[in-house]
Amino acid sequence: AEKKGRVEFRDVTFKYPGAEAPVLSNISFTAEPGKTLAIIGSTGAGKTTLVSLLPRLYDVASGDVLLDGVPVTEMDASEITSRVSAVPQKPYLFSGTIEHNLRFGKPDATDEELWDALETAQAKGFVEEKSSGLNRRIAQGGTNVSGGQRQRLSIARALVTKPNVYLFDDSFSALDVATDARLRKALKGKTKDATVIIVAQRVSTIADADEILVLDNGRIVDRGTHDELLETSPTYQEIVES
Ligand code: TTP
Ligand code: MG
Repeated sequence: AEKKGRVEFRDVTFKYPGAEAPVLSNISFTAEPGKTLAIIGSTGAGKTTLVSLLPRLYDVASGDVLLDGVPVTEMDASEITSRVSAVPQKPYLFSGTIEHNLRFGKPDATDEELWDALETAQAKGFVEEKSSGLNRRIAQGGTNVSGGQRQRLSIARALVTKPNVYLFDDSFSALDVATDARLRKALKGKTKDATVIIVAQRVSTIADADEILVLDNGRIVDRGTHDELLETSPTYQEIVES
């Protein structure tokens, strides 16, 4: 069977409610199952806004956002949630055990699936280090765990649902370079059939992506592989050198 999770943005322009100017203009791209699409660009470029349109945190005013050819505006919220897992830039953990937090998107997940997700997300050691294990309490907002641990638990939570599409919004920035590399390698093995969209700050995080979109001021100014962009994109070169 054909792999699911093809994401297409067709000439998308988006303004926040009440705002004058669009924060995204004429965005078009396709992200395919089995491939990794990366989005890079300076702060305020519109990366978080862009990835928020697929799970319909907002609906677009013009253009289309499609999942396997169907506009997301024609899909049920529950269908989108089961098929798209987003790891937000500021991941949210709620008050409850680690297990509750991980099972959020898939209540019937087995313990083995939880541990498997934790291992991929490089969070297994952190959960094992206390005897309470999966029953360890997380405070409201995850204030009793570090930013990097919050990110990794949030990545594990996304993995548990086994979606068609993963959105990682700056999910690797709180990790040191070695953990970042280990995590992405493990992730690759687990997300082979899915569409992976990664928003990143560091070029090292996305250098092996199949395609990279360079976003500047709400527009895609350049696109290509890391090697192509090094040759052709002054904006990308600036990010590499920063
Ligand atoms: P973002 O989409 O948040 O920009 P970004 O994700 O590229 O930035 P960062 O690297 O810092 O994470 O913002 C784009 C523009 O949209 C910016 O001018 C702020 C504005 N904006 C809103 O008006 N409301 C919102 O809820 C958000 C998220 C952004
Ligand atoms: Mg952002």
